[in-house]
Amino acid sequence: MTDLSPCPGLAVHVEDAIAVIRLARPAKRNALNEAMVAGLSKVVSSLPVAVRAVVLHGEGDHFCAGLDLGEVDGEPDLAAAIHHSLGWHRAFQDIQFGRVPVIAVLHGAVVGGGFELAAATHIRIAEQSAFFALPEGQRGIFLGGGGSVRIPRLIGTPLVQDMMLTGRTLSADEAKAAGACQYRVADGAGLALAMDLACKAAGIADMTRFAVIHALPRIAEADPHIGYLTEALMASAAQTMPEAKARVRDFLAKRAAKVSRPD
Ligand code: 1HE
Repeated sequence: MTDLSPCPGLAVHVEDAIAVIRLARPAKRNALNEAMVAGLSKVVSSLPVAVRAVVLHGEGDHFCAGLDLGEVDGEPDLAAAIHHSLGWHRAFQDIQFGRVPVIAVLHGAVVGGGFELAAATHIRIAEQSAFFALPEGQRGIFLGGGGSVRIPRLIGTPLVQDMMLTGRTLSADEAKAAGACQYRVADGAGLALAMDLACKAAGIADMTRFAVIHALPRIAEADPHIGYLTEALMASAAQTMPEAKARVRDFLAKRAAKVSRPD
């Protein structure tokens, strides 16, 4: 196991094809300071080539309490505040549009910038204890980590407005029903599921993984005419790769697994 921890508050270990990133600041409920945000960017941007999936989780009772509020408690400086937000944008873009998929395990508080971080990942697993909130409304601030772009695309603008205006908190079940996460599991079961899903995602062909991370979300938001064209180009690029040929041949020769029914 290789230790790639970039800064205090982030523990990163790589084992074979999976990198596990742990938010490791439990005394402050994994609140994200600038060093941790920059560290997240650095880690996902410089993963060893053998890494093909990332699991992200939080130490202690909570996934992440969002922005370290101690960092906004200084003299007002508009330019610095804009650049602070842009720094979060860059880091979370690096996660969403990196080389490999990121699977988040969510428990306890998934709030503010913690929800924004989770929204930048590709697969979200909520344990029963997870609760989702956007306390920016109560703190007199606003989403600053790309959440106003990503979170409405997951759960819809009206629910985001409700959460921000009233302080409404979503349970794990409500978050799942709203689309904030794809999986809802019992407390303590998230990490094992994440590792299992990461192993599966790590086995995806390189070009398919690229298409799913980079092309799919852009196609989904594009004008349909551009989307169809981009899809055709992406599909032909993937399909003509030697790896695709080999995988299709394996299926036809009955060497590959069939599609399985849901459990
Ligand atoms: C913090 C933070 C933080 C905890 N920044 N220090 N986020 C929030 O508004 C969420 C604020 N936090 C909470 O509501 C609660 O802490 C929790 C529900 C997350 C957890 O409650 P609990 O009872 O387990 O912990 P606690 O006793 O409230 O906090 C333990 C310590 O962590 C305490 O410090 P201590 O020195 O007194 O021990 C807290 O002050 C500290 N702590 N959360 C700094 N967030 C890019 S824009 C993003 C904008 C946002 O994210 S706004 C939302 C900010």
